[in-house]
Amino acid sequence: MRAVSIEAEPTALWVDLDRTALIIIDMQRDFLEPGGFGETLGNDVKRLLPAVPPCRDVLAAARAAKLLIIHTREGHRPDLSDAPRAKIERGEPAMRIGAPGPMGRILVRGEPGHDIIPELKPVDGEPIIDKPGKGAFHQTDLHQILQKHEIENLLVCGVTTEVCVNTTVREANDRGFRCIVLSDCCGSYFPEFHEAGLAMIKAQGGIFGWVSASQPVLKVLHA
Ligand code: C5J
Repeated sequence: MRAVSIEAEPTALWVDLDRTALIIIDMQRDFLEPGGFGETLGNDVKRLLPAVPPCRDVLAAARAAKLLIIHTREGHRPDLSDAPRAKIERGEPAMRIGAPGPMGRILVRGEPGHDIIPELKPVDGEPIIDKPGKGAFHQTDLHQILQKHEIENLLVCGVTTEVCVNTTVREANDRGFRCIVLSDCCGSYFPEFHEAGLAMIKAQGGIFGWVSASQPVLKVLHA
């Protein structure tokens, strides 16, 4: 048992680090680099970059503190059999999921764009969850992995705040996990959605979870 108190909103909370995992959502080239899925949707991918250095620091500290570390990637099978038509048929036809782009086929597993950015590359032993949807629990074995490791608390980083981070936090909250979302380790193409996404999580006494900056978390991980 390694009980620590984390400064967070709407309240500080005690967690046992032995039952806490770090989950890094979709820090993939497809979302953070030009030419990928994020840009094909008309977004300015540079907006996500400020999340990278704090995420890298938390990842290093979590590794040193021997936390379970989980990475997720959004993407589809090459035959797109796991991609609903309703998801594929959005956006400009030449730039849809499965179309060829500068980083390979857009949002398809095994293509360069699907990779996690080099700064946050997973190391051996860190599970990677390949997810076809926005939520990391939907059609994946994430829940089983967390249960096997007796995890109760999740430190959540990644992109985008209001889409895959928020969806995953809501799924996790309904499954009984305490989620602490690290505000500066998340990012959105829309600054106002980033703020709203965090506000929705911590409102009403923490209806979906807690929000903390990375510094208080680094403090307890380093201790
Ligand atoms: C999006 C994600 N924004 N990882 N995916 O489509 O948030």
